[in-house]
Amino acid sequence: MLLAACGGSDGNSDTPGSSSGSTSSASSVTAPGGEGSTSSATSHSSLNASSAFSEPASSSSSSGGTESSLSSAAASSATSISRHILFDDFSYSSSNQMPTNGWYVRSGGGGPGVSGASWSRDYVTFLADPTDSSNRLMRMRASTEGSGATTIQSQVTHNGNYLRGTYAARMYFYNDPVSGTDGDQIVETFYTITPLNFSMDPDYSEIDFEYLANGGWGQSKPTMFLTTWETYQPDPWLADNIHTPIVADHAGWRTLVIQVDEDEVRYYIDGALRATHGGKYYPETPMSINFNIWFIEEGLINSTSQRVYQQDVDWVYFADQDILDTREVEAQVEQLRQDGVSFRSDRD
Ligand SMILES: [Ca+2]
Repeated sequence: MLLAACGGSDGNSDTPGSSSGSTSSASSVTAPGGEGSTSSATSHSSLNASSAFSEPASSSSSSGGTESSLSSAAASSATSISRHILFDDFSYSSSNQMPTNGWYVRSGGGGPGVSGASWSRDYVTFLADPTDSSNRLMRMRASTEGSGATTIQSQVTHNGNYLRGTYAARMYFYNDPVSGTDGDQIVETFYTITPLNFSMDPDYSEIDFEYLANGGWGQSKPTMFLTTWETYQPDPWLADNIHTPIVADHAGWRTLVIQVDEDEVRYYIDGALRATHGGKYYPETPMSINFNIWFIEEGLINSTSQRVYQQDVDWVYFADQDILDTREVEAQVEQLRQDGVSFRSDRD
């Protein structure tokens, strides 16, 4: 596997993933409105879906659970930090500083998203957290005027050989564009991925949180897709994955956790288990950690006026081999902040 090409690979191929292709595939399995499908039927494209659906926990955007659990963790004695971690509080002032810490900020063209679109490093920026002046956030944007040439998306990748363990991020999802007319099918993501070494490579791996704020892939309402991949064929598109669509508004701050345990992958949103995927979908190969924001090509509204969408990321965390719950992850993040750590990687 070409680790060095990993971040780039997202650029020079049609990465599914957060991906170009979930499109046609995912639409073949849709959950009844408001419910996740429990069907295990496998279609021609080998897609199936399973989920135990329940409403996401109420937003922790204000003084909700996230903050209080952080506070209680901080009030107790020092939390021990997992031995091998990646932690980034995204305290940068410019994306130019990110490569020093192992991040690839994507430029150039390629999928997923609108054909002919480009990826801009200028669309990855940093700002003070409006609710905490001691904190900073990473902001990622995507804009379009309805054509490939006018579409700009953004992506960041950390190539660190990540496999078994706990992945987490605190993200702010937006349902509406920050400017322009609403309605485009926008994909806001946190995901892990390997390069596809050849079509239908069984050792391909990918795990996705993909929030479709304006629906898409067969959903008409805001939907979070939780997807674990066995593999895919780029052309003609053929996806082999298992995905759980959670049809619900996820706008606001969300703490996302993926546990890649011995033989299954578990997805948590704000501490609640939302999906468990295993079997052949379990990842075989070390992956990169990524965030991106992009438009579904068939999901653009009919307009040539500019629309701008964004997502914010507070921090990202990975613990190698350790299986942690959301509260434990938050406690470690709080401890790292108390220790003055804005970035740590002992994975390399
Ligand atoms: Ca931060």
